[in-house]
Amino acid sequence: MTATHPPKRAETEQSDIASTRIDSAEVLVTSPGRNFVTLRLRTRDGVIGLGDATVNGRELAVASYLRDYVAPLLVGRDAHAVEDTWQYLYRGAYWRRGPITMAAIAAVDTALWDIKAKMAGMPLYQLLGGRSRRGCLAYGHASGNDLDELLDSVRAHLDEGYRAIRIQTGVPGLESVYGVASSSNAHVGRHGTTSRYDHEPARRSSAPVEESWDTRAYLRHAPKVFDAVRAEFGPELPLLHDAHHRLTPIQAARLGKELEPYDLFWLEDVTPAENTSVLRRVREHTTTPLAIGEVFNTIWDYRELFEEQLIDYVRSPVTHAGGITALRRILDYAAIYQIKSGVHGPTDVSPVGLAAALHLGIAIPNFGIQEYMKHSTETVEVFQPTYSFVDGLLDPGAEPGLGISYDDDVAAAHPYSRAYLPVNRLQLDGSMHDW
Ligand code: GCO
Ligand code: MG
Repeated sequence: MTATHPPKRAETEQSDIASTRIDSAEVLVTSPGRNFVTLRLRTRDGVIGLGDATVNGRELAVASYLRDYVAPLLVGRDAHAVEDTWQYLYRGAYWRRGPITMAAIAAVDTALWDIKAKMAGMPLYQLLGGRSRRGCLAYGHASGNDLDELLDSVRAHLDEGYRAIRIQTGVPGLESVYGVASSSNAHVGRHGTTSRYDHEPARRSSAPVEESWDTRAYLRHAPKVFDAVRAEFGPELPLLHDAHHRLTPIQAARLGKELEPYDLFWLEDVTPAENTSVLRRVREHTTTPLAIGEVFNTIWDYRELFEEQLIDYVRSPVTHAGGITALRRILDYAAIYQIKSGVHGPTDVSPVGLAAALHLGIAIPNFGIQEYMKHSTETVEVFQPTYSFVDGLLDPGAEPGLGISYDDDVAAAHPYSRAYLPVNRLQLDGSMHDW
């Protein structure tokens, strides 16, 4: 009997494959104000796909993972085999999950979707089911060291067209708080203050900046801040807040309860990401909507949160959750429980990652809101995004693929330079604390 040899890969349309094979896989590292890692795939026919693999503060680890282990596997593969390539990289590595692995897989997956959409001659969202809404509601970041600065910052955002605003403030007694723009970073606009807290350049120093923290002072202050913001801007404006993993379950429950009169759109990351079952305790005590997931990597991280309906919004970005394929799967799963998207969109998610989120967001049935912090001029010059922000809504644009093109010359003028996120210590005694 003649032995049969099954095909090595799930390639069915053999005749088309030659031209759609991946010819090169390049890992691009640039620092136009902050560091970005981008994967660029090119097919034999010269179609280019881009994917974001930026892990803030640990960028070169993903660059190495991609360059040393993944890129050699991609050359020669069929660029159309998006799902098979995802499974090949995920299952094939044996080692599962984790931010570096999943950012690397995300970059490959995003680049393959970009290629497929360019080959189809369509903006990517058309391949994801087409347009479901006029635009993606965005939220901006208002912040201030004190109340006056904060209220000015909210006004500046309203002037820019934002229809939903995240509120972060300094806490009396603490020198600086992550998420609040320091005065030196403030750009003076019509209303006096800044619109971003992690103003570029990213913090470059030989070691992370050390911030200090006092939970009791924060918990006393936060309700007063929302009281003042509602008094000034009325009940309509959607307001969001990020507790940045700093609370215990019972502290989080108290905060959620005390913020109920101010009708938040969401309260984000109240507790650390690892032990999601503690959100049961929070949920028992408050109806303030909860969002979590910017540091999650896979669908498995969400399982109990979805099935027990412990959250209302999914914070994973395309970049850190394994790409468009994986985030789509997470959001379909979330939809069963009426849980919506609230995709992470800080400036350390590159324009490639943001564009991917917008194509997904415009198409899915359970879009909630999209975080938006404008990238710096230098970043925009490197990535040349074609998405737009008009009247508070983001739109992915009509270019085939993701609508991003990478300018090598501009990128080369901004070489990588190590930068760290800050760390957080208790003001009381200097213990390391979650942040
Ligand atoms: C947010 C986030 C960011 C992250 C940062 C880490 O809600 O936008 O919490 O500020 O801390 O993106 O890289
Ligand atoms: Mg956050």
